[in-house]
Amino acid sequence: MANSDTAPQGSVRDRRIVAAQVIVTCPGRNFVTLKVETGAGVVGLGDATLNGRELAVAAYLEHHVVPNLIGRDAGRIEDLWQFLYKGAYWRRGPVTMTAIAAVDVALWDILGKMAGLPLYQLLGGRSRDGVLVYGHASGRDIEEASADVGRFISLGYRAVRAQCGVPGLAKPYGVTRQKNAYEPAESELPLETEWSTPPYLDLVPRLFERLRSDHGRQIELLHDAHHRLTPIEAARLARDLEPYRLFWLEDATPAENPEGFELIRRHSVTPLAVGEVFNAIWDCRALLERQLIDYIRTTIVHGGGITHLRRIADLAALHRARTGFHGATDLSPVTMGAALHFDTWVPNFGIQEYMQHSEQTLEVFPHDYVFRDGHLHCGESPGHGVGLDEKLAARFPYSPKQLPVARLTDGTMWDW
Ligand code: KDG
Ligand code: MG
Repeated sequence: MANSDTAPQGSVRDRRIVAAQVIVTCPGRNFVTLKVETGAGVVGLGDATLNGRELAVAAYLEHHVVPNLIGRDAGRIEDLWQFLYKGAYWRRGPVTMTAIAAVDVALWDILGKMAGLPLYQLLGGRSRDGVLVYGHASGRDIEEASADVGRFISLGYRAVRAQCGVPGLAKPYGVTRQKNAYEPAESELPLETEWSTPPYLDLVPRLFERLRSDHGRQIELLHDAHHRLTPIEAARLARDLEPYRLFWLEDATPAENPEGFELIRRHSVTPLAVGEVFNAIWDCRALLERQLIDYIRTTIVHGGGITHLRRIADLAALHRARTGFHGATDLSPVTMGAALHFDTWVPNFGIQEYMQHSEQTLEVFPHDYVFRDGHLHCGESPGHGVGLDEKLAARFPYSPKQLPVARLTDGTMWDW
């Protein structure tokens, strides 16, 4: 039944899925990619990378999803989404939703290639010329962080996230000692890092005071608190940052408890962004419906793909919240390509995170998106425009890496 509307086997319009393969590669960091192929030989790619838990998604796909795909009509994107979501009985969760996203994006890629159209066109066409992105600046102290923000401005960025070393803390979130972007998953077992809130709360307003004084009021500035604060601490930080007009304060407090955000809202008008660890519309619902956030960060790879993200974006639009997709380097260029098409179309677009992939990663994933004047531009090739050089990928075998953990200075486990 599911295949009744496909063309004869082997014909150029044969949409039956004849093969699906999970490819794990580590060109500098681990990525999981799903490759789906139709009877007509059309290939679609989906990203299935879940940082530090890559093989859980790879196994879920290999054992529980791929056998269900073979023989089905690749054109039934919605029905396959519902099949994988409702049919699993065990709904939601990062592993399941990342696996569903990989299938969904691969099928949209196939649809684009069959139609000869770029993905944004299938979604409803262009709503903007380019996608405003923010880069990641950091420094061991305020001086260095400000210089790094200046470097991004000179590269043409119009929005920059700024993170800074905290006195007395060896490895604070978001600060790199190397020239390359910050990569938190750096060891086979989690690195134990130390956290202390008082010096952080003292430092961050001084960082942004300096950034405004050095770089003026035009540049958009963002900051990620990375779930470290209690609601009242987050409220205080959001209030202290008001004079510096942040574009957003991200993950000010863990979002499992939406009431925490009511407390922040009561005290501050600093815009709030949340959602990179969400994976379903149900995670986003209370925060959006209660008008507690301004930007939703849930993105394609961890949020069930394009099919589900459209629903999340529509829900956000009802409450005048905008998208601000997660775009760290642990999401592969396949996600970046798909996200840029989505961003180009979605009416309530806000901003896109752009933490540049390494040269090695970009060689393994040839892509047609380009950075120009502070914006990323998706290409015009059919589908999402990102490929995979399988021969090159095979030269970089999986290398186990986990994200760090954080403890307070007395040893108490804290949110990382
Ligand atoms: O895998 C974890 C990273 O994606 C995360 O730490 C990055 O918070 C992040 C961000 O805003 O990019
Ligand atoms: Mg973040």
